[in-house]
Amino acid sequence: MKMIFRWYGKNNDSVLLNHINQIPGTDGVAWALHDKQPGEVWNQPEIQETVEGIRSYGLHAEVVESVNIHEDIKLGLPSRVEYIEKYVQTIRNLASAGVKVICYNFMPVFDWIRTDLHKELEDGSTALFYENNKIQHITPEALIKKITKNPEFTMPGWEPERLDQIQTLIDQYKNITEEDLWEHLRYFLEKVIPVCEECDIRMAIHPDDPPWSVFGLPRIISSRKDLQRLVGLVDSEYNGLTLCSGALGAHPENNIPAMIHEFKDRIHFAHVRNVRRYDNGDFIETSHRAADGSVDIVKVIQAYHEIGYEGYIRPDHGRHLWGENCRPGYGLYDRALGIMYMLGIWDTLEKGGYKQ
Ligand code: CS2
Ligand code: MN
Repeated sequence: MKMIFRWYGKNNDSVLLNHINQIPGTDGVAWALHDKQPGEVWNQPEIQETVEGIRSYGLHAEVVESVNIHEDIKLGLPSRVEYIEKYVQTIRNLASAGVKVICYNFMPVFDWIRTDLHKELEDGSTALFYENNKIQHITPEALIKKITKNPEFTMPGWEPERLDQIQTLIDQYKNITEEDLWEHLRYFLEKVIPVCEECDIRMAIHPDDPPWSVFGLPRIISSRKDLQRLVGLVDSEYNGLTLCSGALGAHPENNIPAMIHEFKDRIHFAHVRNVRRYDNGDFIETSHRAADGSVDIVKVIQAYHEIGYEGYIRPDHGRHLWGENCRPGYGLYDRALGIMYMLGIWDTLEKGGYKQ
């Protein structure tokens, strides 16, 4: 496996490249041009500038997370043709800078959602928390108000400049069924995967987080059955997955080690993190350690070892530790600890396991 770390760029991250290259066994970053809006072409000079900046620290820039998909593509509007052309141009530009994997998602309107970004755990650290009951009862309008009052409550898709469009976007999905969304995803992949084959760049879809519908919006990448359907949409290894143990792990029926075995040829990017699930549907993000959450991370890493995983892997969200001031979920310390945990398991397995 090739260990990497997510980095939000020099203007958007409290974590520095020089911090990342001090984490043992970590050779690259998952990066993006975070100032780009979905639908905008990423041009070669700006890509090159960022890639060179990353490389100057001895790190590689082979994974992009994410090139976000314009809402018109997900909605299947006629303008999708133009937006797909732009996406294809971005793929070509990234390929010429040596990028190998593009992570993306197909969640309508917004990405992951939580009710508390700094919920205190017993030890005083804080973490991202999802309270099922609150989400069931809050309207997007009320959430927008909450975010407007507390601008530090930042979640992807709910950025201040986008808040006034959210309700309209949600309304646009009123008549879009899950089947429609599947068709729109197929249409997109049929256009994009042949280009990926030509440029040798792998697409890796990120599952829905949480893996169920929120605010009545369709979500289609949530379960084993969904992953089976996804890989069948376009039968090419370039049509692959970002297997996120945290996003999928919020649902008790998702067996992550079994998925790793089943989809081993299509996993191009592994996200590893733990969540503690509660019976009422709530969940909180915990340390990576198996004993701290509901997902057995030892078994997850063991499954990757069993399939001889050679793809990219990164720790996913972490807790906020030791007074760290960082992007919610993306501090340095807990994710670095996660890497050491994963590498500890991996190295032990490499040496033939722990002999009693
Ligand atoms: C998230 C996502 O779980 C995660 O990795 O932080 O925002 C993820 O980057 C996107 O869904 C990928 O498109
Ligand atoms: Mn993830």
